[in-house]
Amino acid sequence: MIRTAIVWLAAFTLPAVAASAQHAGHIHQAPQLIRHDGEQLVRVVVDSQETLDEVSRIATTIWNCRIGVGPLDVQVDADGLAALHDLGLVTELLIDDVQVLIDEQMGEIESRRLLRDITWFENYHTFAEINTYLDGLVAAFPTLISKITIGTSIEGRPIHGMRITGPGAPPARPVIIYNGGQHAREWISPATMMYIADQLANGYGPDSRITTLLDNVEFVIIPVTNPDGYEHTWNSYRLWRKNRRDNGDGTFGVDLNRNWSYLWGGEGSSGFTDDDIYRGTAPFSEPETTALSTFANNEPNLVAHIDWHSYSQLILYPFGGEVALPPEPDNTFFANLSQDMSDEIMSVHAEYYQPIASYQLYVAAGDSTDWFYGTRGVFSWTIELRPTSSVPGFQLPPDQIIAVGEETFPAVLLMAEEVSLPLRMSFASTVPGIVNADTATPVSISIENGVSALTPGGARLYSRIDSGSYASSVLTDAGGGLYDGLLPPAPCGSTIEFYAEADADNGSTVTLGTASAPFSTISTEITLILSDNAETDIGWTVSGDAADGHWDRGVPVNAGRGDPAADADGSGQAWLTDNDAANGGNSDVDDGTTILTSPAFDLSDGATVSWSYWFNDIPNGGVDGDSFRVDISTNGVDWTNIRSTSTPSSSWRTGTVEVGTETATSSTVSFRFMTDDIGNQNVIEAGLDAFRIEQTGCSAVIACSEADVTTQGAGLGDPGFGVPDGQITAADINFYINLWVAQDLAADFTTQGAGAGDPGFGVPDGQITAADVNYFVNLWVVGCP
Ligand code: 0X9
Ligand code: ZN
Repeated sequence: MIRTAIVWLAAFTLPAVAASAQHAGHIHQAPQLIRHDGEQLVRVVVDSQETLDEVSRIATTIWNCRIGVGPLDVQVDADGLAALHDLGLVTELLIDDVQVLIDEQMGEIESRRLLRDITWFENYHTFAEINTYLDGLVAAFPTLISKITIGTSIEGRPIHGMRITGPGAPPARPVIIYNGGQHAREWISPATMMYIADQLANGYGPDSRITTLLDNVEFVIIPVTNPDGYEHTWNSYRLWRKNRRDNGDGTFGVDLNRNWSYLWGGEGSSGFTDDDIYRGTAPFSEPETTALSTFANNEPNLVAHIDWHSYSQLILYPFGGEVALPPEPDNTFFANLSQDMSDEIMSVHAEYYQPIASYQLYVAAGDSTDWFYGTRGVFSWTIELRPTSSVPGFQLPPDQIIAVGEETFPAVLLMAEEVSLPLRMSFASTVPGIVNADTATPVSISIENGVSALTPGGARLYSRIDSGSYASSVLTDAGGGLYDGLLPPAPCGSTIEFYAEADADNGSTVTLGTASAPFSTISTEITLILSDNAETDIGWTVSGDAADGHWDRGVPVNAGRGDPAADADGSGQAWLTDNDAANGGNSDVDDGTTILTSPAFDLSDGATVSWSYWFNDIPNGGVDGDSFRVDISTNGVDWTNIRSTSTPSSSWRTGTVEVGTETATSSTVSFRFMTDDIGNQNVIEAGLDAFRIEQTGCSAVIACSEADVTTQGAGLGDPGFGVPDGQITAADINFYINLWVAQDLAADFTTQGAGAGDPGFGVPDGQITAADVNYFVNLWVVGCP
C-alpha cells in the first residue's frame, strides 16, 4: 500500500513541479548586466612566474583556472589581446566572441522555457527553481527524502540539500555526500545533482539495485553549495566562479575550492583578492565551506564524498594540493575504482572521463577533496563533467543535461556500492593463471575494513580440484591486512577452482568469487627458461631519442624524486632510467623516448613472460601523455604494443604476457620496454627487474603397468579418469571393475580360454570374462616397477 502511494505521488507531483518551475522562469529573465562583447578566449603557453603574473592581470578571467606555467585558456578584450602579444606570447584563438557564446546559451535556455513538452532536466534552472524542484521531490517522496539546510551563504541565502535513503529505522547507515556548484559558472554540476537525486528517488521500488542501495546507504545531495555565486551567474556575470565575499578592497569573491583547510595556502591558490583562485584570508573563512565541512564533521557514518565540477571529463582522486598519492591500500582502491567508474561512464554514451590523481591535472592546495580524504578521512573525488574543452566549456547546451546524468548515474551507483561494503576483499597479487602441478600454491588475500570490521578468524578459502567438492580452510592473518591460504596440490592438467569468504562484525559475509562463479587456475608443470635479475647483462640494448636519462643497469641511486629506493627482487641491481646521483634534480628522462630491448629468445612453443616494472610521472604543468610501454616482436623489426600505462606509482608493479596465445610467437621473440617525456618536462622515472620466461605443459605420463588406468586421486566421472598417472592405487581397481561390469571392451585383456602362462594371455579376444579380472588383479598386485 505504501509503495503504491509513493509511486502514485511520483507520477503526479513531478510534472506539476516541472510546470510550476517553468512558469516561475519568466521572472528570472534578468539581463546579463556585465557583457563580454568582442572578448576572445585564447590559449597561451606561459613559461615563467613573471609572465604568469602579467597574464593574470591582463585577463578578464582564466577559464581553466590552473594558475601555473604551461597552457592557459585566457579571456581577454582587444586591449588585453594586444598586451599578451606585447609580452611576446603566441595566442591560439579558441572563441572569437565569448558574449556570442553566452548569448547563444541564454537564448537557448529562454526559448526552452517556452516549450511545453519539455522535462525539467532539459533546461538549466535558477537557484529558486532548483529549490522549488527540490521541495517537490521531498513532497513526492516523503518516506525517502528529507530536506536539510546546512548553512547560509555570505549574502544570506540558505544552502539546501536532501537526505535520501530507504524508509524504516535502520541501524546507522553509511553516508555519502555529493555537493555541486562550489564553482558558480559550472551549471551542469547542480543540474546533475538534481538528476541523481531524482533518479535515486524514482528508482526506489522499481529498480532492485537502487532499492538495495538505498536500504543500505544514505545519500546527502547538496546541489548548490555556492548559491550567491550561482545567482550572480544568472543575473550579472555568467562566468563568475567564486562566492560573493566583499573583500573590502573593491574586489569580490573567494574561490571556495581553495578555502578548505587541508594544505590551505599552498601551490595553485592565490593570495590576491581579485584572482579567480583567491583562497580567502584563512582556512574556512567562508560560510559556505564552513557549512559543508561542519556538516561532514557531524556525520559519524560518512564514508565517501564527491565534489562535482565542470569541465574536462575527469575523475580526480587525492591528492591535489601536493604531488603525492594516498598511502596503500587506498591508492590502489582509488585507482581501480576510478577506472571502473570511468568504464561505467564510457559504457553509456561512449564519453571518456579520465581517472587520475588531482595533482596530475595540476597542484591546487585547499580543495575539498583533499580535506574530505586527508582531514575527514573518507574516500573523496572531484568529478569534472562535460564537455572536454573550452568550446562549449561552461556553456554546455541544455540538451546535454540528461545525457550527463545518464552517463554519471551508473558510476555513482558503483561507487556507492563499493564504499559501503562491510569489508573490502581483493587478491593481494594477481590471481595466477597457472600453478605448479603437485604443489600447494600460496594465495594472499587483502581484507580491509569497510563500514564494518573483520571478525577475527572469520576469513576462509574454499578450493576444489576438477569439479570435486569444495574444501574450506581458515585464512591466516599475515598482518598488514593480508591473509594467507594455500591452494591444494593438484595433478598436472587439472583445474583448481577457489573463492574466499570473510565474516564482518555486523553479521554480514563478504565474498571474493563464489562457489558457482569461482576463480580458477590450471595446474601444470612450469619450466623456468630464463630468470634475469639484472645482476649481469644478458644482452639488452638501449636506444631512443631522449635528450637525457636513458636506461642503465645498476643498484638504485635514490635521488628522491619519484624513483625506486631498491630493486624489485632484492638481488640489488635493476634496469633504471637516469640512475645518476650526480645528475641531481635532472636525474630523469627528458625530451624524448628511451628504449630497452631484450635479446631474441626461441619461444616457438609459447611461454609465459613476466617482469617487474617501475613507472612514476610527476607532472610539471599538466597531464600530457607520458607512459610506460611494452612491445613484442617476432622478428626484431615489426613491433606490437602489448602493455601500456600512464598511471604513476611509487611502487614496483608486475606485468605478464602469454606469448603464443595472447601474441604471435617465433624462434626469435624479443621485447622492448619504453618510457618517454613528451610535452611538458615531467619527472619520468622507470625501472625493469625480475624478467622471467617460463614454459608450461604436462609431460606425457607413461603408464607404469597395464594396470595403471587412472590419474592419481581422481574419482569416477572425473574427466582425467582413465588416463595413466604412473601410480597404482585402489582407484585403478575401481576404474577397471566399473569397465568390466559395464562390459566395456577396454576391460578386455585376455584371449578366450587361455590361462596364466598361456603365450596368448593378455591379448584381447573380444570377450569379457573372469579371466580378464584375474589378469588385471595379478598386474595390480605386482604394482609399478
Ligand atoms: O581547480 C579546481 O578547483 C577544479 N577545476 S575547475 O575547473 N572546476 O575549477 C579542479 C580541482 C582539482 N583539484 C586539484 N587539482 N587540486
Ligand atoms: Zn570547478
